[in-house]
Amino acid sequence: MEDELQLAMADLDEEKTLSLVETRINAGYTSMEIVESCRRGIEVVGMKYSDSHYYLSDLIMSEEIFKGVMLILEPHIPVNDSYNGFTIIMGTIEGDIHDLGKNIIIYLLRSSGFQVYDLGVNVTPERFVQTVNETKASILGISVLLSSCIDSIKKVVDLLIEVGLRDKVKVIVGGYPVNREVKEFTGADFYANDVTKALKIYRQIIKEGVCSVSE
Ligand code: B12
Repeated sequence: MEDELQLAMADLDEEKTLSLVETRINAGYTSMEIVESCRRGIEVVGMKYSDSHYYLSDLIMSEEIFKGVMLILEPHIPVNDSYNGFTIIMGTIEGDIHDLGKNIIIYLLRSSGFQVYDLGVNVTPERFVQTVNETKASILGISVLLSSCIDSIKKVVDLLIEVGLRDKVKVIVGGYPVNREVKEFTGADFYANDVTKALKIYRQIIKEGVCSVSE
């Protein structure tokens, strides 16, 4: 089915995108549905950039539009102050500065009662592991958009094994290039490349407890 919001985002039509987001909120669409349409649209922006139909300035424009979408959506994402007992570390891997997807997930996790430590972008494997050690977090979420940075995620997992922390934490990798092969190559427990899949994993973890979840 043709999705007008996805198309507006792909065309980098800021005015139309933002107005469609407002319309959809009023029509009762969930934040997740709206984010997903925008994510699919921005994916097309990426493809057009790969094909040289769009330039770096267009990628920057897509970032601006997406941030505008989030500004409209944020007040509609419920705040939840009751801690559900799970602490999560989130960050974008070393070499990579993409953070729109990571930030959305953090928003939704906080609104589901998770305590989230956001390490930001360009996070070294050492820093991820040091933070797992210091916070005793049970879940580590690593975002990656550049395929050249996937190797560094494997380094995080290898380092967790080296210092004896691997069985204390579930590792979830997320981002556009992530798939089953990436999960297996890096040694992560789960992967998610859209918001629905990401939240399903976290909800399953809450329901079943960290140690008994399967992908
Ligand atoms: C916007 C954008 C930018 C912005 C980033 C702004 C920002 N603050 O993040 C800017 C302009 C800065 C940028 C820069 C670059 N970019 Co860029 N960028 C994109 C673009 C168009 C969209 C990314 C995005 O935000 N998507 C929207 C979010 C919502 O989706 P998402 O990140 O996938 O996140 C969702 C899920 O994956 C998941 N998720 C994400 N993280 C996590 C983590 C966990 C734990 C979980 C559970 C889930 C999860 O949940 C999210 C919600 O649905 C992509 C195209 C694409 N297909 O992704 C290219 C893309 C990622 N960029 C690319 C490139 C090449 C670059 C540059 C190298 C360009 C250059 N010449 O300088 C630089 C790299 C800079 C660097 N060192 O990181 C390539 C990467 C190619 C590759 N194979 O590696 C892409 C794929 C474009 C393309 N097709 O060529 N980029």
